[in-house]
Amino acid sequence: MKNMVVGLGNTGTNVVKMAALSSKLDNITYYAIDSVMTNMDLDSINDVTFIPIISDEKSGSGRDRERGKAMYLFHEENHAFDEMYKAASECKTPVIVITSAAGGTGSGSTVPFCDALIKKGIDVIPIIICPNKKDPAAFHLNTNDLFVDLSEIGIKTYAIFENRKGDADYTPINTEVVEMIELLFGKRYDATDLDSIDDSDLDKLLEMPGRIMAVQAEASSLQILQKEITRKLFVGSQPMWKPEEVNDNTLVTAFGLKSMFADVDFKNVFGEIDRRIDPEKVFDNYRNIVKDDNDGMMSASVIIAGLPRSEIKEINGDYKETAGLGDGVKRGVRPTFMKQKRASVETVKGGDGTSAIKKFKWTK
Ligand SMILES: Nc1nc2c(ncn2[C@@H]2O[C@H](COP(=O)(O)OP(=O)(O)OP(=O)(O)O)[C@@H](O)[C@H]2O)c(=O)[nH]1
Ligand SMILES: [Mg+2]
Repeated sequence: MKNMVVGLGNTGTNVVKMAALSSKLDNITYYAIDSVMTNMDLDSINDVTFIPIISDEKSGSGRDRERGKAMYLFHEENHAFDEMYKAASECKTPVIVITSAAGGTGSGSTVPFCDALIKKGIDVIPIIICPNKKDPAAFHLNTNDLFVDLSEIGIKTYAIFENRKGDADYTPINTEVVEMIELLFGKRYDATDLDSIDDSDLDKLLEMPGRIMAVQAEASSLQILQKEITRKLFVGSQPMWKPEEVNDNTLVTAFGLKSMFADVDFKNVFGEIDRRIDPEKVFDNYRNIVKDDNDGMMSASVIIAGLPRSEIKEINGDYKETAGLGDGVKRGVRPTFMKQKRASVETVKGGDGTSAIKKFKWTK
């Protein structure tokens, strides 16, 4: 059975295209949905099914979530996603969906996409790429609204990345998202006669409500590997958690190490990370230990599930607990000068009065 990854909007499409190039992720069903055509890519057209949701004479959404959602729903009604939904019902779950929180197309489509899957009983985990705290307000309004919407439709497990301020090179962060997908699908765990992490262990991890973090690092020395995996977990592109936010939440963790002396190195590589996680809070800890010379390279990975949501900009009221993605977030109020448009569907009759073409309209 194949796993499935769906990218929505520009960011989601870029990550899916990159994932399709990973040799660890070559037996995966990929879909990419966006409101521009230019994002389709000849190099990945054999591996990725691109579905454009351009609905009228304009491409894109202008960072407008309502428009993104309306375009998605219009195409859904016209059966553009029937095949994708069928593939989702036949794949190995969870389905992973990737979107930016700051745009309109991805953040608008993600909600009806996840809703459709949830209603079909298919597990779905969104990986949400958030704007930087210093990005403009419009980016953050979309983010907050996306969190509220996803929480309302019942999303419990999710992952969050945060773009860096002013960065236009998204390669490093997109690479980390691809690495997360490899980890969550178990594609980085080799068979071992020591401790191992199998599909059912991963299932337990991915069923934990809350935020999930996953990082991996490679190095040729133990010291560098220890520093790199610790750095990626605590100061990398996935937001850090504060111990006080974890409160009484239960965590589930998974640590993987592949190196020549993996059994004896294990304690050292993850020592720093271990020290910062209260063992009382950990319900279970899976380990994958592979003794392999690995051409002199050592690789380490960490997955932590059940974490509190990361901080968001403009929190109204006291935020103390981690229960839901939308907890403590109010819907963003948009300035009145941004007149809201709405989608309507018009039916155009053909000359003989029989054929009816449904037309998407975006009007004030
Ligand atoms: N990490 C990452 N961030 C991206 C990428 N492309 C764009 N972004 C950031 O995400 C923000 C908006 O997300 P997009 O994915 O471009 O938006 P969209 O979903 O296509 O929605 P539109 O507003 O309709 O274009 C941008 O302002 C960028 O800061 C990417 O490939 N990777
Ligand atoms: Mg776009």
